[in-house]
Amino acid sequence: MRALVTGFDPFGGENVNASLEAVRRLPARIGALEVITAELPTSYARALAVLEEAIMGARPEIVLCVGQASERAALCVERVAVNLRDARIADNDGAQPVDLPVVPGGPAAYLATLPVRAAVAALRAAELPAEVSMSAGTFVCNHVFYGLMHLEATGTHRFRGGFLHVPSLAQGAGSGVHTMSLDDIVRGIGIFLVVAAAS
Ligand code: PCA
Repeated sequence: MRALVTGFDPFGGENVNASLEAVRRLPARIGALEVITAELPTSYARALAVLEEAIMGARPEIVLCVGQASERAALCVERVAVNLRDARIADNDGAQPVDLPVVPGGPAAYLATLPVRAAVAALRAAELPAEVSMSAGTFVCNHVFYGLMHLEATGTHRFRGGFLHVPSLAQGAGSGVHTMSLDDIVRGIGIFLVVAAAS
């Protein structure tokens, strides 16, 4: 079985993104699961094309996209992607869409098809703070999560998909920002993948 795991480049004026740092440190294999990784730009215009190319290249059974959410104190396993682009800050191309759909005429929402509740239970059993999240926001992470599930629903390659938001790394973090060690984030992604592969 093969998993594609993606992380985002730094955004919002920061110089690191915990998701990309963690994804880069994943091993190429976890048990029987082959792990392929890709970097997505924090760009509404460009991220989905990069994601689709990575999926068509790797043809994975599992796709887990990972993003950073510095206001989150735990690993947040996202349950739902909404058809909305509504940016509080500009993306890495300077785009700041307001009240726009990800896919005009697309369904209002998609649910993750990776095992959300089982992943949270396994992360907590490993003593990592983890939560089921009911919203991936309306910035580029939600855009990518929605685009991922829309691609699965409408494209030719079948897979199970999901999204994980991770806290920031301590390095470079401002005030009011929650942090987690890079080791714990890497460990958490690995646990999520093991649970997904077994389900
Ligand atoms: N987090 C942003 C986009 C890229 C990232 O890592 C988000 O939560 O939308």
